Amino acid sequence: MKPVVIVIGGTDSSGGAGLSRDIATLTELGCEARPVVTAVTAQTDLAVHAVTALSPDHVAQQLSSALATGPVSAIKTGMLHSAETVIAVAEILADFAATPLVVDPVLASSSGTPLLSPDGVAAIKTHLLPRCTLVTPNLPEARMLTGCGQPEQQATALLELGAGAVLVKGGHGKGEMSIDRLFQSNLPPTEFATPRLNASLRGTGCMLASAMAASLGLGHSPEQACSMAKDFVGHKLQQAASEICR
Ligand code: PXL
Repeated sequence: MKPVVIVIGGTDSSGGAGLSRDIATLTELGCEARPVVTAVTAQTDLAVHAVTALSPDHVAQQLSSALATGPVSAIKTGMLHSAETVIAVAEILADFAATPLVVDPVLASSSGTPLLSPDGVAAIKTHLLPRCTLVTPNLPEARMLTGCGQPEQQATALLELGAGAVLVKGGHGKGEMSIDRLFQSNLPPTEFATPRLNASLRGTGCMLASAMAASLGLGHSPEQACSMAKDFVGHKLQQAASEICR
């Protein structure tokens, strides 16, 4: 039987990010995805034109049904839209504490439109991070979640909130190398450095978090999961960069 990963997030009509990216990633990695839709977005690569959220109650029903369908090896969250939806999801996941949970704290679209309300950000900190196996903020998200400017301080703050591990992604940084740093309590940080490529590919955060959920679901360590997921996304970025050159 294929490993099953539940992906909780929004749809993106441009196909660049969100649930369709999650499902494509998991399918490519040999997993089965069970999608739970929090919101439907009308967007292009350049702008979000409309967002319609499903009710938190409906999201809860989808998640309960996904969990009732059969065993699940991991769960991943992306766009959660509101505090009410964050809380509805967290309440259900409390009964599945042994299942690895990857939280991709999606705060805004690639084009800059907020995809989570301000009280949703607070709810992620209070209700979801204490339960998660891994949280995968990029630098702006880590800053928004913690108020801190440096990855070390950001990670310390997120670990203190109860996250099992923190991957601070360096994609929004500067320099020739893009450095992602994995932090876990009482362990030295692990760095994953890859050359910064001249490729703009949307949905890389969704891909990375989904690939990590697939790997954690197989019982791999956070280091192994990061390494595999970084290779997976690196390969996709290289493909995108070579298409730009053509
Ligand atoms: O890449 C983050 C993301 C996640 N989910 C949805 C999105 C985006 C970015 O645009 O639209 C639905």
